[in-house]
Amino acid sequence: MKKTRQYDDDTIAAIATAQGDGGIAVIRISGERTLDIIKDIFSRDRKNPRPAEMESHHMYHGHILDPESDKRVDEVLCVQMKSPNSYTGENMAEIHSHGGHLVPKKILEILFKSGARPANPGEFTLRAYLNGKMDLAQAEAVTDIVNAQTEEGLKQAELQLEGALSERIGQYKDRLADILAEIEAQVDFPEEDIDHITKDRLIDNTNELIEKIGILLKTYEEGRIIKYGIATTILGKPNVGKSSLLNQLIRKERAIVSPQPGTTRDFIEESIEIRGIALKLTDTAGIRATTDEIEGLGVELAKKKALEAELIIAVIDSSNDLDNDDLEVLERIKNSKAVIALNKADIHSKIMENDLTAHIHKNRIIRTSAKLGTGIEELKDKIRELLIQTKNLSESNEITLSELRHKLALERCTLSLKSFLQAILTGESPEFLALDIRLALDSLGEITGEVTTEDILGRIFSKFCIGK
Ligand SMILES: Nc1nc2c(ncn2[C@@H]2O[C@H](COP(=O)(O)OP(=O)(O)O)[C@@H](O)[C@H]2O)c(=O)[nH]1
Ligand SMILES: [Mg+2]
Repeated sequence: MKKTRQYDDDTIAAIATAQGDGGIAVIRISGERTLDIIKDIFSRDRKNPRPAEMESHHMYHGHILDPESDKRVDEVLCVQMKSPNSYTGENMAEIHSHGGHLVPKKILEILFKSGARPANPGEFTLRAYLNGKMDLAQAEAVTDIVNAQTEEGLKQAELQLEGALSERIGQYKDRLADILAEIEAQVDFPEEDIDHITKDRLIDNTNELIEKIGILLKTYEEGRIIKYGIATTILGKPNVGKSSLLNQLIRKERAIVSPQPGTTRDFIEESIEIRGIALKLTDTAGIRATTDEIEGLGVELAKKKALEAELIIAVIDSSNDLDNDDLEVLERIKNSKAVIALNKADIHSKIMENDLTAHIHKNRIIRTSAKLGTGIEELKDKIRELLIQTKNLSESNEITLSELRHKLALERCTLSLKSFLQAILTGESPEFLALDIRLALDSLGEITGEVTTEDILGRIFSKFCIGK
C-alpha cells in the first residue's frame, strides 16, 4: 500500500510534559491552523497585542490570552516551527507555560476553543511518519527512548531512531532489487531458460543475504532482554535465604526476612537493574510439600511464577543436606535459564558444587552468603553472562533486533527467499521467481513502513503516550 495521508488535516494539541507538579509544562500544537491559533491567543506586549509575524524557530516571551475575555491566563514562552521544518513536518508551535495541574489544562482548553482538537496517543509521531519525516522503525524507536530502562536499552533506541536498523534493511532491499532486476531482464525471453552462470549468481547472492538476515535475527533474544528486561523468579524451599538474597540484590530491606519457615506467603515483585539488564524480580514462597492450606496456595503460586519466569535464581541452603524439596526445585530449573545460589556459604557446608552438577552446569553455581553479602557481585556477573554475550551494547554501534514485529517480518522475508531458491532449482519461470522476491521485499517494507496497514499503524501508535 502506498503511504497516504490517512488523517484529516485537523490541528491537534496536547500537553507534552508529564502531568502533575513541575516548574514548566510544554503544550504542543501541530497542523494547518497552528499559526492562526497562536496569533489569536498569544500576545507579546500590551500595546501591540497580536503581532502578525513571529520568526520560525525563535522563542518569544509573552502571555496567553483567553480570546473570549481577552484576560491573561499565563506568562509563557512560545515558539513556532513552520512547515516543513518541524517534528511532524506541519506547522507547529510549543507553548512553555507554568507547570502544575491547572495552567496547562487551561491553555489546552483555550486551544480547543480556538479550533484545535485533542491529539491521540502518538499522533504527532504518526504525522511525522506519514509526512516522511521518519520511517516506521524510527517512529517506533521514539517510544523506546521514552520507555528505556537502562543505558544499553537507550543506546539501542537511539541507534534505531537515527536510522541504523532502517539502513540495514535498506541494504537488504538494495540487494533484492538487484536480484529482481536480473530476473525481470529475463522476462522478455520466456522461451529460454535462465543460463547457468546467472542462476548460480542468483543462488549465491540469495544465500548470502539469507545468512546476513540470519545474523541479525540471532540478536533478537538479547535485544528483547536489553529493551524489555527479563522476568526473574527466586525459587527455593523455605528458609534457604530467598528473601535475604532479594534484599541483597536490591540493597534495601523490602522483602520480609524471618527465621520462621514459610513467611513469604504470596510473592514480592521488584524491578532492579543488574549489569545493565532490567530484572523484574519475584520473591516467592518456599517450594515444599505442605499440609497448610494457605502456605499451599503460596507454593502453587511460586510454581506458577517459576513457569512464567524467563530466568530462575534457585537458592539452595548449603548448610543442610539436599532433600526432596531441593530436588523438586532442581527439577523445575532443568529446562530454564537458571543460576543456583548455593547460599549460607558463611557457615559449615554440607553441599558442594559437585553435588549439583547432575542438575546444572558447574559454572552456573555461585556460592553466596545472603547474610554477609558475599558472592552477590559474582551472581550478578553470572546473570549478565547467561543472558547477554555481547560485551557492552551502550558503547558499541551494533544494532540488535528487539521488536517481535521486525523479527516476524525478517522471518517471512527469509521464507520467501528460500522458496525463491527452491523455484530456481525446479526451473520455474522468471515471472514466478519475481513473485517470491517481491514478497521478500514487501516483508522488509513492513519494517520500515512502506508496506503497512491502518491496523499495524493503530497497534504501533496506540502504545505511545499523548503528546508524543
Ligand atoms: N548464616 C546464614 N544465614 C542466612 C543466610 N541467608 C539467610 N539466612 C537466614 O536464614 C533465615 C531464612 O532467611 P529468609 O531470607 O527469610 O529465607 P526464605 O524463606 O528462603 O525467604 C533467616 O534467619 C536468615 O537470616 C546466609 O547466607 N547465611
Ligand atoms: Mg522468604
